[in-house]
Order: sequence, then structure tokens, then C-alpha cells
Amino acid sequence: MKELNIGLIGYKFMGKAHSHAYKDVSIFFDLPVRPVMKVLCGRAEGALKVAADRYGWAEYETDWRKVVKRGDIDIIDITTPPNAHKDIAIAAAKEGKIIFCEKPLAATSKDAYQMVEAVEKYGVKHAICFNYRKLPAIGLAKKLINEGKLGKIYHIRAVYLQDWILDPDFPLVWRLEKKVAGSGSHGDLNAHLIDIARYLVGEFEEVVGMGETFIKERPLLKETGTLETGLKDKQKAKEKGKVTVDDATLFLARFENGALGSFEATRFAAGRRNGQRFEINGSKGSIVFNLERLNELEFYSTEDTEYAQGFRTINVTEGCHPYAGNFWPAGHIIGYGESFINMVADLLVSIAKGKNPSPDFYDGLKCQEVLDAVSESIKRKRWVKIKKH
Ligand code: SOE
Repeated sequence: MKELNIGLIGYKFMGKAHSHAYKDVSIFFDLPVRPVMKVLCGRAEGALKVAADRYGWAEYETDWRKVVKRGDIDIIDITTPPNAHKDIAIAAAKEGKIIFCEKPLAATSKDAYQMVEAVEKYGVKHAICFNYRKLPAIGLAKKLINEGKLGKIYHIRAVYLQDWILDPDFPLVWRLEKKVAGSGSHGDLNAHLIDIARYLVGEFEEVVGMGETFIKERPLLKETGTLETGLKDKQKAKEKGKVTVDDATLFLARFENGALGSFEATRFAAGRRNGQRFEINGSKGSIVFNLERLNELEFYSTEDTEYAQGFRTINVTEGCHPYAGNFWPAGHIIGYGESFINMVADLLVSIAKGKNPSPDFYDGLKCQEVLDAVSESIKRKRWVKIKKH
């Protein structure tokens, strides 16, 4: 069995999700290549060592440059904060590595474009982890739309609602710093909505947005926590620092195919822990998806007999459903983690077939172009056309 050696850069939330996928993908998929969890990379050696041991990595390393240069590593997987994506990806491309990168691709579309230039220059395969595309309900939405079951698409209205920083005393973590994250709820959450919209509706033409930072400064954080102890043990300093990103960003969009969209990302929707929801309306029907009920897809068809028309809830766990058959018998639902297993399975199968995986860095760049157009629109208080690189 051919093996592909993985070097994973980053061991926190997304590092854990990707580790879970590499470790368990072979339980559910009969793959042409097997992922080998070779080396886990991070900065804090204590927490990194615990993570490498618990997640099942053979080794750990605190210097990503050494990982990228290793001759025995085939895939470099980047799950660091966005400001580090570009340097790692360009260095990995130079070494001829396959690159798998978390979203958003970069902190800006300029950086994203340099990443695309690097993978083209060095001719390496590249993928971005828009994992929600790999949920069965999203796969079914794509199938229904592709088969014309919704007809001509008129609308998408999408929200991504979280509430983890509602407390003004929540400290100034990296996701709240522009120089690290690039943006706040916008690049973190609207990135997913933009990708889903590109996947299911089409390409964006122009946008107009608005944003807000509700809490302008927060307690500084001294990084003293470990993987085991988590945030609660990190010391909150008395001093406060300025929040330099958006807490919420909303925008309207017109698509190249004439459809209209409304999008909302916020981290201040009390009670919504990971509340991604969207509805798509077409000439022949509608679909509704709710991430907190991710095994279900609501579907309405104008072609149902008149007295039987209404939204039906499809339990997307049948073997005939996309991305569902490799897990459990019908009705034995799946969760958030399986979207990463499906993502990694697609990645490995594409590589084995000599094809570039999907979604890829071009998808990441197009998403970043929309993100940047919204940010420009907010600054200039006017509609902005998407600037394609
Ligand atoms: C934000 O908290 C976040 O972790 C995103 O960064 C992920 O992409 C999303 O899947 C879950 O929420």
C-alpha cells in the first residue's frame, strides 16, 4: 500500500480536527494511499508533545522550516493562524510538497495570490479545507441544484452565528488581532458562507457591506496555558489591548448569474454556538441547511402535487447520499468531525489519481477576493466589484 507522509503545522483546534481525520480515515475508506502521521509541528513544546502523543503523531518539531525541508514528508498541512499560511506554503511549494491549507487561504488576497503563484511555479498539488462542502447535506444540495431540481437560482441568504466572545472579559486572543487573523468574524465565518455560495450558486460580481466591533478592547493574554489546561489557565493580564478586527460583518451580493445574496457573520449572537444556516430559493424550489442539524436538508419542490407541497426534511444518511455511505447504516447520523474525514479522503484519492484536489488554492483566492471586496466596500461605504487576480 503506497503511503503518504504528513507534516502537520499547528496542533490546536484545526490541528486536532485534521489529526482526527488522518487517524480515522482508513477505518471508513478503502484508500489507494495510506496517510502516515509523521510529524506534528507547533511552537509551545510542552503542549505540542502532549498533542503529538495523544493524537498519534510519530514525532514532533517546533520549527516548521525543518518540517518543510524533510525529504520524507509528502504533504504539508497548514492549520496555523492565517498570517503564517503564505510563508509556510511558499516554502513547502519550493520543496515540492503537496500543500493542504486551512481557510481562509491567507490574511489578504495579495498573500493568497502569492500562494497561487508559488504552487503554479513549482507545479505542486494544493487544496484548501472548506470542510463543509464535504457534508452529506451540502453534497445533496449540490446534486439537487445540478440536476435542476431548484430551477434558476434567485436567492441565497446565509448566516454564520457564534457567541464565544460575548463576554467583554474574554481575552484578546489571536482571532481578535488583524495582524494575525487578517479579519474577525468576516474571514473566519463569512469565508465559509462565500465558499458555500460559490459552490452552490455561482461567482460573485459585486458586494456592499457593513461591519462593527462592539467591544473595542479586551484583557491581554499571557500564553501560559497548555493543551491540557486550555484557556482557563491562561493568565488574563490587568492591561487591555485594542480589538483590531470586526465582531460582526454583514453584506449583500449580486452574482454573475443574476442571483442575489445576503450574508451575516457575527460572534455576538447569544445562544448560537456554531449557527451556520442558509436558504437557497430557485424557480422550482428551495433548500434550507442548518449546521447545528447537519444531517438534515429541508427541500421544497414546486413539482410536488399541489395538495402535498411543503418543505420536507430529508435525513441525509442514506448510502445513496453523497459523502454519507462510508460511515454508518442509514439513520446513524454523523458529526462535524466527519466533514474533515471526507475532506481528507477526497484529498488522498485525488492525489492517488494524479489530480489536483478540490477545493483548491484557486477557490481560496476567489474567496479572499470577495472578502477583500466587502472590506473595501465597508471602508468606502459603496458597492464594490470583485477584483479578480
Ligand atoms: C471559528 O470559531 C471556527 O473554529 C472556524 O474557524 C472554523 O472554520 C469553523 O468550522 C468552526 O468555527
